[in-house]
Amino acid sequence: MNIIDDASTLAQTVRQAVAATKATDIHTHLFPPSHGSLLLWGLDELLTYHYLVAELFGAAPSELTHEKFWALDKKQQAELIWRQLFLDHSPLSEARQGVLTVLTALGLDPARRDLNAWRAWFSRQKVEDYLDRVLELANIDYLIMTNNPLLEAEVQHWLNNRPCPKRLRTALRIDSLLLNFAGSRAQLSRQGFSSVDAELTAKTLETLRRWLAGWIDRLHPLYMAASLGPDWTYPNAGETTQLLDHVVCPLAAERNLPVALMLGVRKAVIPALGDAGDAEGRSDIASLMRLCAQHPQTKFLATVLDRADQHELAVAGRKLRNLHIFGCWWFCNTPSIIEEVTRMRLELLGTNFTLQHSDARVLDQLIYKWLHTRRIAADVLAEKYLDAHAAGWRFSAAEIHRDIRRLFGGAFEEFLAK
Ligand code: FIX
Ligand code: ZN
Repeated sequence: MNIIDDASTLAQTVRQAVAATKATDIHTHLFPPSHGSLLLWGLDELLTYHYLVAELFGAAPSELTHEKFWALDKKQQAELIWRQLFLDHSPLSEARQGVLTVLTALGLDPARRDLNAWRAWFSRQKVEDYLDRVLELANIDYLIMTNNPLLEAEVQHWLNNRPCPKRLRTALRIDSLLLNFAGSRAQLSRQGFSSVDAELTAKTLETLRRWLAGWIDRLHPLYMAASLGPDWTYPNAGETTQLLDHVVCPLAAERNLPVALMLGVRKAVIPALGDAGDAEGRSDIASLMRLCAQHPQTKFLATVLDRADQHELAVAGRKLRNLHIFGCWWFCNTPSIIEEVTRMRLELLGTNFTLQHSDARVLDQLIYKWLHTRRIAADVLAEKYLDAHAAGWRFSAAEIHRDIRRLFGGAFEEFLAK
């Protein structure tokens, strides 16, 4: 075992390991190329990402109403965002810098400021090959999608057995069931489950377990997931508690599938903004801990949207062996918060957490979301390894690579296999 004796070699080895280690992207909104327009990619999709749509209305003159923006076609929307957020206001936000990182990584010089030249380049890419190229540039071994079994636009592709590359794995997204059971009954009926009463009777709960088990058998998901709002508490007298207790958690335990809970999203606070209209709030981590304790045979993954909840979540991750903490989600996926949260999690959890997920909605974003994360993680990790070195510990390169892989997906895979 070649032990590293000096601090500068140690820091260099850490940085090389962070750059070289394949990451598993455990939460994205990407789709197989065979699912057609569901898979977003290319310049105009990058520029009309909902993070940038939100920023647009903070920069554009008030004459630009939401209605006027949505009346534009995708190309016109992209050009407006380019003008407002890159030319008239400098690209200093994370989402804007992400576009620049992607262009540079693809060999398209952002300083040229030439949308049409870049569009021409993208038009020459074949999506199946481009997918592989993006995964290589982002240094990802595989990614996990978000697959909603109650969304007709998605369901049709799975029912028609459209091909899916092995590097795209599934996750069953069940927000609609947990939060809008009544509104889910029509789609359940269309899938042949018409005997679902409006009430969550024992018969209905059994039917819902059968329906969900059918989707597990069809999609072979790595986990089931739901995003819940700041108002979520557990337990309570509502349907979400009943569905967690009598459908989701028992089935998850039976199939050894984790339940991923993404806490703190305040949905559609500005409906006119579409996907950009969500905000965030504090979550009740005590409810998460009660759920984990109530279902000790079920494994839970969790991430939170509010920066202020991150410490309490990390402490919860120290207490519960069936809880695994992951990612710097959405409004926490910014360099300053990734740095703060990763440092805190290393200090509280060691390597027992998953450092990041991209949440990419546009394929090309994988490049910047992972490049930016690796840049920040390398600094924080080098600091922590140097602290241990200064305290007298000595590392081998193999141990460092082992640790980094754990943080980039290895700990997640160990948790799945538990
Ligand atoms: O609930 C989620 O999976 C969120 O990540 C999305 O709804 C959100 O729009 C997003 O893509 C954030 O990055
Ligand atoms: Zn997401």
